[in-house]
Amino acid sequence: MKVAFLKPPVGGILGLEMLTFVEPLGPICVAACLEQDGHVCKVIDLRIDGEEKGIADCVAFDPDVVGLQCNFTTERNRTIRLAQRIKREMPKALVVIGGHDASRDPDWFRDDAIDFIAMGDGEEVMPPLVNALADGGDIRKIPGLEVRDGSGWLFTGHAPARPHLDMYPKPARHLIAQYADHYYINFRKPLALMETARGCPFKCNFCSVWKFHESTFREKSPARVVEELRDITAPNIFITDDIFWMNVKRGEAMAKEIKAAGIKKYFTVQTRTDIICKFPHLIEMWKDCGNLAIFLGLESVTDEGLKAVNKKNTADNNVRAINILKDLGVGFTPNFIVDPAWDRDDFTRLRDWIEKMGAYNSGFSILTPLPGTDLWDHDKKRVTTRRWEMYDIVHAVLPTKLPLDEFYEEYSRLWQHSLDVRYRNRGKMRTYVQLGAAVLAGKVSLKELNRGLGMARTFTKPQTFLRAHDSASS
Ligand code: B12
Ligand code: SF4
Repeated sequence: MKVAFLKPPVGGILGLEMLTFVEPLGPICVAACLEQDGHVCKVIDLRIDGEEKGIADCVAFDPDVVGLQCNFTTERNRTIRLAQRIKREMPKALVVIGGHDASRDPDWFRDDAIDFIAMGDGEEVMPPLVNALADGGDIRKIPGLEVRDGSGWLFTGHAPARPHLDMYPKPARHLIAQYADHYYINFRKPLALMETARGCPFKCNFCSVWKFHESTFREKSPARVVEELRDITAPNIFITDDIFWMNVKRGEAMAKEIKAAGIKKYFTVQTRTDIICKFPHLIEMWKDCGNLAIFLGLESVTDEGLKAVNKKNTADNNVRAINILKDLGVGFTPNFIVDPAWDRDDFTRLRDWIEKMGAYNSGFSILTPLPGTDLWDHDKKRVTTRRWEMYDIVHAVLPTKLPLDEFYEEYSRLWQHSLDVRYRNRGKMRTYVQLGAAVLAGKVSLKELNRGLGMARTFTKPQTFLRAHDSASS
């Protein structure tokens, strides 16, 4: 069978998806399994091709099945709109929707334009589905799906147990080779996305990762990681693992094998501060694999704040981890959660902490009950909007304690403060000289530089965020 995977066009309120722009890794993982079973796949990234060209290419490919990925709640409406267009222009094609958000809230996706909703790992659900469509098998016997059943929908049962990740084929990167130069993270380009493990054993209340993976944590072997790295030409790699180095022994083994293979990349990883505090030698080992930058979900600067989101970490670990990274000269991007229930003192406390720690790259998420999280179960009756585009974690969808304009005044001040602390610590001139040098060296284009600086300026204005509330209420 011919299967096309389409990545919906850009459509968020602030264009956040253009800040870090990454490969459709999920679809190419699923496509690799389908190719193994003899199906022919095509991946079309409408964010790059544009909707008209992408749809025209898809029509020309004439797929039997079209797969859509909806990972983000913000992508819901545009993914459904795309499915409706596919149905209009390719009425014979069956539309399957999968991905993180679709898996955590499948009932929302019961739309006339959708034929199947796939839950969980696509590798487990999509190949049996497409094989059954090809052979005339009974689709209702394939677990992990919602399928149409007369005028309603039928759930086919819990998706199969999740096997070791080495058992899956390597992602079908050849299907997105034409787009490879387009992907980037901040100012680093080209960028490849890579997964070395899936899942998380923790249970933070704002996060659906552990729910999606049913509290499993599964890994690829170091040998497999090296094998995949050899296929990647991009010098920059974003590792999608939610908690990198969760398994310390494997973290060490991967670093040793990558080094022994002579591979050097600029790795961006995400991890927890308790891991950094306990095992700082891992940072040193990974620095030797090229360059390293770390995303840290610090969430809060107080133990009470961490407890409120069930982070199972301490404020002291957050301080110690940052000091370790500073001592080791490793770049880091801390992220904090801003609670809509905050008053001015809470904002001041966070600003003071950032100043004291010199944590200039800090980013700020607004506590958001995303469907499929514990927080959603707890707070869904309190949300002020179900306009899903606003669930981008920079808009308040819960009632704010401060009047909304004052809340955003404080919120945008945090972004301004982060910039100010950068300039104080790194020097404004030095920052601009470094960026200028990167442009001259061809590492960053002027367009990308302008986009990044423009976004930084935008975030320092309350109106940026307030605007969406105005249009939601009008
Ligand atoms: C990489 C990543 C990013 C990157 C890239 C984002 C992008 N544009 O793609 C960056 C850092 C930029 C980012 C930003 C954000 N992210 Co993010 N991100 C991730 C992360 C860590 C990994 C995703 C990934 O590639 N995984 C690896 C691949 C293999 O898995 P996968 O895509 O899920 O695919 C599998 C299945 O879903 C399924 N599948 C996927 N597609 C399809 C299609 C079909 C047809 C089928 C059958 C199956 C299927 O099969 C695949 C293989 O098993 C996830 C957490 C996670 N572990 O999933 C969060 C996650 C997706 N992000 C999240 C959020 C909230 C955000 C932000 C809104 C936060 C913010 N304000 O900064 C922004 C929004 C950006 C945007 N709209 O583009 C949430 C989404 C929750 C939600 N309901 O919205 C997640 C789940 C994290 C979390 N803690 O809750 N993110
Ligand atoms: S926020 Fe991080 S530590 Fe918490 S459950 Fe999600 S992935 Fe795990």
